[in-house]
Amino acid sequence: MVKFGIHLFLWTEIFDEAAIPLIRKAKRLGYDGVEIPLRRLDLIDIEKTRRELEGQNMECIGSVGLSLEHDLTSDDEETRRRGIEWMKRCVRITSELGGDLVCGVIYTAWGKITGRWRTEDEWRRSVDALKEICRFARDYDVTLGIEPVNRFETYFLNTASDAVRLARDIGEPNIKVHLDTFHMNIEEKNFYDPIKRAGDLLWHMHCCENDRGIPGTGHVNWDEVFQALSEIGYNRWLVIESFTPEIMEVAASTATWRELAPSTDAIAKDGLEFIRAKAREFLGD
Ligand code: LER
Ligand code: MN
Repeated sequence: MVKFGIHLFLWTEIFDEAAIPLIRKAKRLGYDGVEIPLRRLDLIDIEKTRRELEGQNMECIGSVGLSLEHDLTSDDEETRRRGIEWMKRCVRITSELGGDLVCGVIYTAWGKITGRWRTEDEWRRSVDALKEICRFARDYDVTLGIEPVNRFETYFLNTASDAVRLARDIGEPNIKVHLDTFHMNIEEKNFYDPIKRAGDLLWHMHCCENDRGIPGTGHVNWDEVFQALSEIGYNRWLVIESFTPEIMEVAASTATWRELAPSTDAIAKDGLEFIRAKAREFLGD
């Protein structure tokens, strides 16, 4: 059975105490879990959050977009070390919250653009760092998901093929691939082939419309997405991820300057209805 999740970036930038009620809200809207932004780790109240997740019978996923000070591809060893330690904290916190997946832009700094293509050295640094993080994460039963994002958000990794290549180079059993239909719409030739190519490595899905508005209202080819998911036997998370101009730092990272739907709740509610219907049609869930 697939599970349905909502990325909390829809309503908040950081997951502090004030954000805990969003778990209840997502539950009320019909979700099985929330994707938690791992940004200000010092503000996450682990005990209270875990209690609320358990009380609401909700699960969580840890979401990372590495900053420049934690860039695993940096030529500065201290920066890479900081990044590795940060990722280890993300793994530990996610596990303490009852989650088993940390995913997103975990391989370089989110938003870093160099004006050139990645180098072999950068690739190797990312591989070495993630190897160490994966080995650490195994003790916590946590899996890491590599999310390729579009060329305006990273120069380093834009396609499913490259995410599979990075995962194979890391070569640890708990490194997997995470795809997002918003980015696929920009970088892939279609929606079917990349999902099939990721195959057994596909561990997480962000189901987003081409403009990050309500899923089902744009031109993402959802039948292709779900046909491929059905053929690979996908049975993990389907998470809706969208942003609004009010959540300012994330809006700046994703260039979200206009409202994409009548309300954030409409994205969560109508989007879930649409994704659920597709899952029922193609996956029998
Ligand atoms: C950002 O565009 C995105 O898709 C996030 O999942 C990155 O962490
Ligand atoms: Mn995403």
